[in-house]
Amino acid sequence: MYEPKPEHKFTFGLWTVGSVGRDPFGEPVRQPLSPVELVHLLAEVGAYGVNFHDNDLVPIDATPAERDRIVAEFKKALAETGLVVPMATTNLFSDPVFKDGAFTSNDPRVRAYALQKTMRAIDLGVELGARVYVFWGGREGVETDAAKDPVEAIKRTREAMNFLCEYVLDQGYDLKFALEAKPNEPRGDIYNATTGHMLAFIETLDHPEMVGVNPEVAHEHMAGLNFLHAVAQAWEAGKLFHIDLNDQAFGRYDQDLRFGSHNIKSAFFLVKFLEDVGYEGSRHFDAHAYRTEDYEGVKDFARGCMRTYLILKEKAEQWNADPEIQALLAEINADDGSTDAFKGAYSAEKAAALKAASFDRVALGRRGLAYERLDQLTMEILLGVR
Ligand code: GCO
Ligand code: MN
Ligand code: MN
Repeated sequence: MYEPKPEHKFTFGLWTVGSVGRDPFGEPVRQPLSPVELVHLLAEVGAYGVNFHDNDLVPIDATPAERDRIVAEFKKALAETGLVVPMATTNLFSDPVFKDGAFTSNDPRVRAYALQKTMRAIDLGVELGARVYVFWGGREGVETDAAKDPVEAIKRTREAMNFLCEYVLDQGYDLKFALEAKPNEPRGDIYNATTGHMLAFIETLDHPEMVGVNPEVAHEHMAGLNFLHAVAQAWEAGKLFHIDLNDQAFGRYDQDLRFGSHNIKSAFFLVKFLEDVGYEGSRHFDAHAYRTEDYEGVKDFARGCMRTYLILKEKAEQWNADPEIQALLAEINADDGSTDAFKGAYSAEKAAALKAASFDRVALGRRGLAYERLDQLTMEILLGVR
């Protein structure tokens, strides 16, 4: 029971289980593991895939010969373990050159370098099998709006995305882009702050069909938003190309907690949604083990993310099959057919008939909707007493 299998598509970034527990106040608490060691750790806990930033794998100052050696060793580890690389991304935030952003930097040389670095990182990701390429613009923002024109920032981001889409087409790569929003941290404010902003931005690109989103639980919660609603909007628009699962208390710093460890109810509705609609992409855990842990604790963390997902998946099946819940849903969604004549597309006749119709507003307003009972039944499933 609750054993992760390849069909569950559970993936982790090298930077997640590889996190050494550095934070703004403290030094690393774990010795770094090599990418090869991390692949073996992920295989041991039962993950399906591993994702990476270019520099998680190849150091930013590696020579071409070093790069080739590292990539060969990594490929060998993948072959030995059967792990795949469904997604790759670029580190456009750690190096001081990106302190004022990459694609939105005010310095055209930094913008050009960011494009060069991303093209090389795309080549690396594709070489290892990635089909989704994530863009998280951690430094694409400001501390003061005196520094940068926000309209210019949008235009620069668009120019970069259009350039990179053309690059991918030009190479004949089978690759889609997934844009990941975050409202702040590490910048005071980051542009395109939420998944909703990203969805609107994508429609302004030259190749919107190549570009979707990578929503992350913590990022929408940091903005005080309902994550499920962001995911649902992306899904409905055909734009849910990837997802970053973790957990986050509202109103806190970026916590990257183990999936489902904090907001169990929202995690439940999220898993239920992904399973009900048949989302087929990676379930990527973008989270960290507590800073208190050694590598045994890191494995506990990774196993916990997957196990909680699978437990919630089972709870969702239970919810869908529960006769009392289904009866309540049927009642909630009942349709007495009295409005059939007004449904569907507009016509002048329908509009006239609807304007002439009479409704018992008071009776409609008095009707109890039984959502309390429905929610309590949901809670009892989650609490394991039903
Ligand atoms: C964060 C982000 C990152 C990105 C990663 C992949 O808050 O730091 O979530 O972990 O997901 O850079 O693009
Ligand atoms: Mn994050
Ligand atoms: Mn993320």
